Amino acid sequence: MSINYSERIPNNVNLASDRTLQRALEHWQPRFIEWWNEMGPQFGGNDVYLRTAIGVDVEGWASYGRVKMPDYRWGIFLADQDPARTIGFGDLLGQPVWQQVPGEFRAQFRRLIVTQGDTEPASVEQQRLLGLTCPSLYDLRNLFQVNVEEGRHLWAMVYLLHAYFGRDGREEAEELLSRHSGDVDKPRILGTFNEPIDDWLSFFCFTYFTDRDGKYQLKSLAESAFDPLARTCRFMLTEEAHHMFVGETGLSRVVRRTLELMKEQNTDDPASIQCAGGIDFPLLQRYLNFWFTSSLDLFGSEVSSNAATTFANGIKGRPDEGLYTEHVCLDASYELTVPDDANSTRIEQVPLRNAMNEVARGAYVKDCEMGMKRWNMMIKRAGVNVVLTLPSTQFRRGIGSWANIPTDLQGRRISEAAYAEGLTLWLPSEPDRAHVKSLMQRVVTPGKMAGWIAPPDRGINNMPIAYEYVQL
Ligand code: BYC
Ligand code: FE
Ligand code: FE
Repeated sequence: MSINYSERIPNNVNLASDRTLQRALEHWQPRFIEWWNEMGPQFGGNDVYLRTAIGVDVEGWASYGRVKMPDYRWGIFLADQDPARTIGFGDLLGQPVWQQVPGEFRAQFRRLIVTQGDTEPASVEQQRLLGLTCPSLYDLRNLFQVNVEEGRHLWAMVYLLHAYFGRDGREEAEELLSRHSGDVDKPRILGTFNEPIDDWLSFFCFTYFTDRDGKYQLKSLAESAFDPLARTCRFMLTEEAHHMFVGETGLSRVVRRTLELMKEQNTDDPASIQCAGGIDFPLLQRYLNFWFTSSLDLFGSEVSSNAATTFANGIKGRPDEGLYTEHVCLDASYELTVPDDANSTRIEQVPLRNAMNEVARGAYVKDCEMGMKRWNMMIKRAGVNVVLTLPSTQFRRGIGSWANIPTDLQGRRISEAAYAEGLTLWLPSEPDRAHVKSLMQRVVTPGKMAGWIAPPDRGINNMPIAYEYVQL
C-alpha cells in the first residue's frame, strides 16, 4: 500500500478507515511536536536536506529534499504483509502469525514495545545540543537525519500501543514523552539512554555501538509472531542502516585524520596529537571501551527467564532466526563462563532458551568487530603500530552474571583496588573529555571540516560534499 501524504499523519496502515484510532493519534501528535520543540535538536528551524520515507518498497522508499525539521512528516509505515507467514521459532513454530495480541501475552508485548519505544526519544534528547558544535554541515545534516528518524521510530511504537493496547497503550504513549534522558526522577528505562552525549566523538561511538544494539533488538522483534510488530521493525531496520553508517564512517574519519596528523607531526605521542588538535588513539580507545561496554548491558542478563519465555511464546526470536537450522531449542544447552566464589570463573551449562540474550549479544559483538577490523587495516597500512580492540564482554558490566565483578579489559578477574585504578586508564578521563570538548568548535562553511576529522568519501544521495546540507 502506498503512503497517503494528504493525511495529517502519513501512513500505509489505512488509518482513515479507523476514525477512533486516527483521532487518538491526532491527539498525541501535538504533544509529540511540543516534546520535539522542547527536548529535540537545538536550532532546528533551518532547511535541512533530509530523506523522508515515502513507501516501503525496497527500491525508492525514500525521497530527499529540504525540510524545516518541525515540518518533517513523521509517519507510520509497516513493511508489506506476507499472508503466508507462520511463526518461525518456539513452542508455536509453524502456526499462523497473529494480527492481534493474544491476551495471555499482552503484558510481555507491552513491556517490550514500551522499552523499544523509550529508547527512540531518549536518543534525541541525548543528542539535542550537538548541533551547536557540528564539525561540518554534512555532519549536522546526518545528526538531524538520525534525530528525525528516531522520532519516527517513536511514532512506530506509539502506533502499536494505540492500535493494539487500548487505554493502557494510550497511557504508555504519554509516558514515552514524560520520561527524559538523565532525569533524576523520571529517567529513561535503559542505562545507556541516560548517559550524556556531549560531544561528537560520543555521538559517533553511540551510533556505532548503541544504534547497533537497536539493529539486533529490531531483528529479534522482526521475528515476532505478532505480525504488526514484526512488519514495523522490518521497516525500521531499513532506516537504521544509515544510523550505523554515520557511526562507522564518523569513527573512520577520526582514525584517518589522526593518521594524517601523526604523519604531519611525525609523532605517535598522544600529547602532541592533542596539541595538533587531533584525537589520539589511546583516547579514542577509551571512548570505544565506554560505549561498547555500556551497550553490552542493553542485551539483558546472560541467563534470563524473560528471554526464555518470550522465545518459547513466539514473542521475541533470535536476530536472523532464519540462519539457524533448529528453531524450537527445547533440549539444547548453552555454555557460559560465569564468575565463581573463588575469584575465578567456571563453565555453566544453561538451557539455550534462557541464554537467548547472550546469543543475541554474541552476534552483536561479531558485528561490532567488523568496523574495528577496517580501522585497524587503515592504521596498519599507514605503518602505525596500534591496534584498536573491543574489551571483553565481562569487563565493566552493570547487568547480568558479570555485573559489578572487577575485571581487566581482557575479562580477567582483578581486585577492587586494581579495578578502580585501571578504570582511570581504560575509560575517558576528565582531561580526555575536556580535550574532546575543546575540539568541538562549530564549522558551518559548506565543504569545510573541523580539524579533528577527515572529510567523508562522498556526500549524501550523490550530492557533493560541499553541498549546503543545512541552510543556516
Ligand atoms: N538498563 O531478564 P533481563 C534502540 C532490566 S536500542 C536498565 O536480564 P530481558 C536505539 C530489564 O528491563 C534497542 N535495565 O533482561 C538505539 C528487566 O527489568 P524488569 C532497544 C535493564 O528482559 C539507539 C531486568 O533488567 N530495544 O532501538 O531478557 C538510538 C531483568 O532483565 C537493562 C530493546 O531493548 C539495562 N541495560 O531483556 C535509538 C528491545 N537490561 O522488566 C534507539 C526491547 C536489562 O524486570 N527490550 N534491564 O523490570 C527487550 O527486549 C528487553 O527488555 C531487554 C532486556 C533486551 C532490554
Ligand atoms: Fe531507532
Ligand atoms: Fe537508530
